[in-house]
Amino acid sequence: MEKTLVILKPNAVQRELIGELISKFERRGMKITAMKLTRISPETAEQHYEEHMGKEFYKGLISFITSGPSVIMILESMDAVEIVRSMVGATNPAEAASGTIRGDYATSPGHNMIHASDSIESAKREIELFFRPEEVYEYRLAVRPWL
Ligand code: IDP
Ligand code: MG
Repeated sequence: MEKTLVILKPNAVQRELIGELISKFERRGMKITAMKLTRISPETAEQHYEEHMGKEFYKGLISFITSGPSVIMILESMDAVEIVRSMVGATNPAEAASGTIRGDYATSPGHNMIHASDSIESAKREIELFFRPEEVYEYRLAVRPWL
């Protein structure tokens, strides 16, 4: 089964929306195999966003993502990467469709609420960056045959 990494960014925690957002993934039928509340360190943030180093929004991005606790989780389902990206919506909330998380909860690209891995390769890299193997749980959901 495919896995993807999601970060509910510090503004999702501050706006008290993490429960609502986690519910959307549960309702969709995604299994949470790891989850934690943590303040991302500058070193980890720089590794996570290394592809954006040098861009004009990079400094602000690192300072925002490290500004307070985030919720980080691994979600698992068939086609998890594609499904979660479609639930998250476009990077710029102004272009995100209503019904997507960014389209429903955000207005600015810098505070777009949520991160989701953009490919299976990114998901693997990001999962290894944020979780040790013993923090990831393999278990069966009783509803699995109905999804
Ligand atoms: P993604 O999160 O949709 O994959 P990326 O292009 O990978 O988008 O950018 C990473 C993050 O950097 C975005 O989620 C957003 O918070 C921030 N970002 C991207 N482009 C801009 C911008 O033009 N202005 C401000 N922040 C941006
Ligand atoms: Mg990205």
